[in-house]
Amino acid sequence: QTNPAAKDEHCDLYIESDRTGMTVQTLKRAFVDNLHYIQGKDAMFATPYDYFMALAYTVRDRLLHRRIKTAQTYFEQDAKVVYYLSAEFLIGRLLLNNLINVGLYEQTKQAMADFGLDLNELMDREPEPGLGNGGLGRLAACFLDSLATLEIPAVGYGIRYEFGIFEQIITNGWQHEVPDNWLRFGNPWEIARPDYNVEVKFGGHTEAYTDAQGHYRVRWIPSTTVFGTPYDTPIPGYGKNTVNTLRLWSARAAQDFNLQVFNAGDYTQAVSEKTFSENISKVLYPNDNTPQGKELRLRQQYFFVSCSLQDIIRLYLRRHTSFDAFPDKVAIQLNDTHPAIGVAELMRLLVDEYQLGWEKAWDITQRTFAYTNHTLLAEALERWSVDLFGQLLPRHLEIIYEINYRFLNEIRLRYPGNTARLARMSLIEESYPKQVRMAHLACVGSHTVNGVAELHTELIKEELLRDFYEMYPHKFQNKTNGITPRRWLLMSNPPLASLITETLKSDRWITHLEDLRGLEPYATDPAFQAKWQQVKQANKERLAEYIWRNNQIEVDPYSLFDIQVKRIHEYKRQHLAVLHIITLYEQIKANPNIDLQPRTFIFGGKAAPGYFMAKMIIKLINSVADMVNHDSDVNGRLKVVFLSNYSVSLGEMVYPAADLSEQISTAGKEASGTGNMKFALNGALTIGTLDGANVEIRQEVGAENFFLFGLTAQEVMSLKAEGYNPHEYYNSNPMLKKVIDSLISDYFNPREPGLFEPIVNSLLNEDQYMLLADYQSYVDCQQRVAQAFRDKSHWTQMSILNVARMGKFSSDRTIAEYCKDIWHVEPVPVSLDTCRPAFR
Ligand code: GPQ
Repeated sequence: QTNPAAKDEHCDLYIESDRTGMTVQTLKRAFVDNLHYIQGKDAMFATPYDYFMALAYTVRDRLLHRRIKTAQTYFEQDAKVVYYLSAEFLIGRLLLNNLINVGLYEQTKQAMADFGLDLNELMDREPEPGLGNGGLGRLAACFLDSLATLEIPAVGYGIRYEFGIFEQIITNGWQHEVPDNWLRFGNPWEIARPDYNVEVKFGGHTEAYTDAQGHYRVRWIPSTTVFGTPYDTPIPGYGKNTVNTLRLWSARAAQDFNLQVFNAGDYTQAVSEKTFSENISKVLYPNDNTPQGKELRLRQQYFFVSCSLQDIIRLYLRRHTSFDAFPDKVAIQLNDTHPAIGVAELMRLLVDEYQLGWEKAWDITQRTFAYTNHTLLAEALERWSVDLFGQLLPRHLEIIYEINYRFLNEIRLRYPGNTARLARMSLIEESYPKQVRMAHLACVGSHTVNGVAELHTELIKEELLRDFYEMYPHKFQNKTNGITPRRWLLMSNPPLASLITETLKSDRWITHLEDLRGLEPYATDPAFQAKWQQVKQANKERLAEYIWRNNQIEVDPYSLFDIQVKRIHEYKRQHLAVLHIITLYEQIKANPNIDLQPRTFIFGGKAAPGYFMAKMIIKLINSVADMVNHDSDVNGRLKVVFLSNYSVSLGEMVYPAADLSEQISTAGKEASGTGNMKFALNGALTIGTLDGANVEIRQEVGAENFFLFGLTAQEVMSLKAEGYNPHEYYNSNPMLKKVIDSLISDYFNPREPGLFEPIVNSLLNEDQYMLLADYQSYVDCQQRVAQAFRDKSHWTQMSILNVARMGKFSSDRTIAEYCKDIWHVEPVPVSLDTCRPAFR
């Protein structure tokens, strides 16, 4: 507003100077304006939701001003752009995030207060966009925040699901799923861009023909087409002018009605065809670490990938007349194999639509894509039946066969006569039915393949994709995950953030998380420890109130808050924590006067609706909770709480309140974990196995500040190879036997005999995830935790040192590494003072 150029009415800043001011005064004016002319309400009729919307629009205007400047800058500089393709973006609520990142928080709080409104209450009205399942989707969201904060040109591409992850309600201890109609009241952050609609084809067949130059070509005659409409959400960087875009595609029928059917008089048939194509973006598949081989899921994947690639090419061709520079201007990251069909789609677009030769197109494709693997669970690798694939995407199947033909020839040259290797590496699994292996497609079509923690990357190289590593060692890299310190400390734990800033006499840590090291000298300072404890205590009290309101369970805020929040999965072993709870309970029952550290065990997480065992684990937690919470022998020393509907917003309250973070997956099964980082950054100590990023967290914070237990990944593999027998552990460990027997005897479920038989059978007969092998080590370790918690000062010292040494786990560090080692992109700073013509 002070820019002299803004006085020139032909300069775009002229508009802005009157529109998007950052002072309390201008915010108030804009807020009332939006309340009147967008919501159509005044104070007489406005609801809290109207106030939320009016405020969101006020913030959005300020973001859009920066978004336009950002887009102008990228275009003018013909900057290389990162395109992050992900079927999931778990972005969380945006109001507070946007206020903080764009530097509007204090003024806005004041402006609202001047109107007698409480900003916190307005923030609570925002529905959470649950467009993801868990860690993979949340990682994508942390990456968007870091990309914008590092001033990297980037677009997130995904699906605008009309229904996000289901809402979880617990009745009688069981999970029930309720649809999440998050767009019901509208979404103030997004902007529809029907002018950038793209067409996506499905089904039909292909035809060969000879073009005017006499070249052999193929055309695809689809049986149906749909449109994708992009919806843009602005993504501001923290303390920067950069505002990037999250572009989510919504499916629209190509025609509202099929005219032929309509004219034949079948009106409802005509309408239902429209509904059918629009179903593509209707609902998020609620599976985590287990693909569901459903046709609609493949449609979703191809839909958003085709829309995105067409959009990327459109943008590229605004500045280029050939594809020669494509890999120098475009970096596409595949977030797991969900978008891996992109490899075949880019080939199709280049070869069929833009008439490039195969070799040229393949070179461009390989230099453009990179692939991130997020799981070591073999059963979680995506495979599509060749039949289904060929029916839905006949041209892509041909292209994949051609890629495979050339790839297998390459293998034959390198490893003559090795047919076993050919079969192992082929893009097609010769099973019944035959399957397309999406991880192999992603691997072959990318210049780089990365794992998400050091151990995970080693296991990819040595186990999961060993053959590929042997052939292309240069492709493999590690990029240890990170989390954004803006959402996971600054926003979610304001008292701790303030204490840190005050102590370091600087808030530079918000973008340079390694600065937290400056806390180390205070770790043993009694005055600082007291402040640290006060912050934790206040956060625990806030969570205790929430638990009282939502679960009607009274918990002691001075007890040890022992928390496990994450998707429910057998490999994550929530039921191992239950075995420990039952162990303590048995100890109390055997000796009610036992001196025992009071604990509150808190669980939260959703089970995939079709995952029977995961749902049983939820029921088990709640059954044990019912018994333990009401047993007079326990006398309140143990409480067990299952928080329903775990989400980003709930996480924001839970992490700051934890004393102990449970990261107890079977070693070698959790690719990285990111909840482990959120807990530690908020001062919880970790009890964990040497799995995923736990290994590196322990390395950073020091072994003496981490509670380690359990088999290593190597030990898990050798024990499996030797022939693991869970019965041996059951028979030789009296306490373990007692605990399992309490389940067999229906102690926790007297009115539903036999209920937990499936859990017991799975543990005693197979125990795929080796709970029994790790049981004693875990219980012993928990004993050390209880001991340590009694020494308040030493515990606090460990807590401070954990936070001080978490710098590595900022997603800013992760993204800086992707930029340097994979994408080869540089920051492009954005100025708000550059005047450009306001009108053409
Ligand atoms: N992850 Cl394959 C998911 O959240 N969903 C998935 O479908 C797959 C992986 C997680 C993984 O389990 C965690 O260990 C990682 O920390 C996270 O991805 C991000 O990399």
